[in-house]
Amino acid sequence: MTRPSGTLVFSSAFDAFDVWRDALHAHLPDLAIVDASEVADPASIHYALAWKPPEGFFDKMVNLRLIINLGAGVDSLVGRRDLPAGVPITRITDPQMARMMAGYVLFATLRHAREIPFFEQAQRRGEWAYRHPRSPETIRVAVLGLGELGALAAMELQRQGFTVLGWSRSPRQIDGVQCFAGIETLDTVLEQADILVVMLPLTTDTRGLLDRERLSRLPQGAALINVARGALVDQAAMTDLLREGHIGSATLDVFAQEPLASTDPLWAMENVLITPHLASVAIPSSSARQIADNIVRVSRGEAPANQVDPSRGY
Ligand code: OXD
Repeated sequence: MTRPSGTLVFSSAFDAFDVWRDALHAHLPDLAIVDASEVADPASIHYALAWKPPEGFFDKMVNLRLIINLGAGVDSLVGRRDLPAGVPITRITDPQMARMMAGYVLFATLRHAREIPFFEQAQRRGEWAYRHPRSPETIRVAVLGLGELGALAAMELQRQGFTVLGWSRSPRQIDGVQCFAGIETLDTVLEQADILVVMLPLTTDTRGLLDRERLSRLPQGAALINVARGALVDQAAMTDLLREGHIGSATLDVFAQEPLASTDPLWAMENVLITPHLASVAIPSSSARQIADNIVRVSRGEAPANQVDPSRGY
């Protein structure tokens, strides 16, 4: 195998540089791997592994050959003004990342399906508040977005016995999941969703997709789980509907503005569970190989795998 040399720069405020450097070095021993804070000359950089790098990060990286998005969603990358023209962008598609996401979705779905918030509140009151559990097949869970992450989550939910509906832009087939495609079918899916799981990419087509009107189509008391992007949902409308109880409860990992402002009413709502955008993360031990393979390809003049189409937004 070719052993690419050159320099890779790492930039992420959320991931540990040392762990990524060591994982990548195991596959790319001749590559210099530096943290963004150590870069004196941007022209010396050939590869960038980055998650939400600061504005202007790519300026002057005139020898850049590949940008690797350190995550699944590329929305924060594709719209940047400092992206060097013609440099391919790839994203990580890691089965372990998908598994971690499916685990979070399963946890959140079971939490709503088994009415755990109700029991937590009863416990605080010191009350033995029996509610008979519902059998999972009587609960319809709709997953919006059937990419790698959404499809695995839908399969896990189906394995747990839920009645699973899936919705995507283009037709998909998943065993045991009732799949719908196209915007004209979205309302039908929403109207049936006892639990709605949002797993769509954020693109110009999907921004604000779940507006007040669409959210109001959910059955009274439905639960909402958003593990994708906050901007897919009209947050003010969602907050109102949660307050009124039309949306019965929500598990929210993502928000239109992150971190969520400390004054945001969502923090204080009894029917909302907030986690700070960590439903799934890129895992160095399992992702390093595909990153290395792509660097090898690019160093040989070949196209990388998992390339992102900036015009499509994913
Ligand atoms: C991702 C994320 O897109 O963490 O990977 O949100």
